[in-house]
Amino acid sequence: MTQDELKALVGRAAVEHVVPGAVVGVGTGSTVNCFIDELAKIKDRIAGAVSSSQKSTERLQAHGIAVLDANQVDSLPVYIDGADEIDHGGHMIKGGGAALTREKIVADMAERFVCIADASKLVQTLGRFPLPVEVIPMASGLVSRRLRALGGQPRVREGVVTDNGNVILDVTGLEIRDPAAMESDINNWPGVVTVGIFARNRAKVCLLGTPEGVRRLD
Ligand code: ABF
Repeated sequence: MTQDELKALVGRAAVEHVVPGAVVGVGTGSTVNCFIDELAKIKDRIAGAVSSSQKSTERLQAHGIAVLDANQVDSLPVYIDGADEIDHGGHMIKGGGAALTREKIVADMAERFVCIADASKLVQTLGRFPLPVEVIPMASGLVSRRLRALGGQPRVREGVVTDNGNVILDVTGLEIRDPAAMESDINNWPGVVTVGIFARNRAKVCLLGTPEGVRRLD
C-alpha cells in the first residue's frame, strides 16, 4: 500500500470516533484531509467543526460542513489530528505545518485526542523530526541560545510567519526522553508561544495505518 492509501485508511477509521450530534475538532495536514473527506459523508449527523487552520476550514466549508469559532463552543468531545512523530505513550511532535498553536488550543478544548497517522510516524523516542517552536520574533535569539544549551540546533524556518505573526524555530539534535518535562520547561521561557511537544495534550488513541490494516494504540 502507498503512504496515501495508509492515510486514507486511517482517515476512514477516524469517523467511528466522531460523536453524533456534537461538534468535532479537526486538525490539519494530508492525513486529516482524508478524514475531512470521510466526515463529509456523515455531515448531517454532526453539529459542526472547530478547525485548527485556514486550510482545513476551507476544505470543511467546501464540503458544506459548518465551521464554528472556538469561542462559540463549550464542549468538544473529540479532536482528530495528525502528527509528525508519535511515541508508544501517545506523546507527539507536531507543528511541521506551522499550525501548532491553534492545534494545541483545539486539542486542549477537547476531552479526547485521536491521532491519525501512517505507521512511519511511530517512534521509540521523539526527536528525530525537528521540533518546531513558535516564538515571538524579538525572542528568537534568546530562545535559540537556550535551545542550544539543551543540546539542540535551532534554525529559523525560512519564509514562514505563523497565523499569529510569529516565527518558527526548527530544532534538530534533541532526544526527547521526558516529553512532559521538556514541554513545560520550554513553554515557560519568555517569548515562547508554543512548543510542538504534545505531552500534556497527548493522544488518548492513535490509529496507525499499516499494510495489515489499522493498528490501534491506546
Ligand atoms: C499537522 O499536520 C501537524 O501538526 C503535523 O505537522 C502535520 C501532519 O501532517 P500529515 O498528515 O500531512 O503528515 O497535524
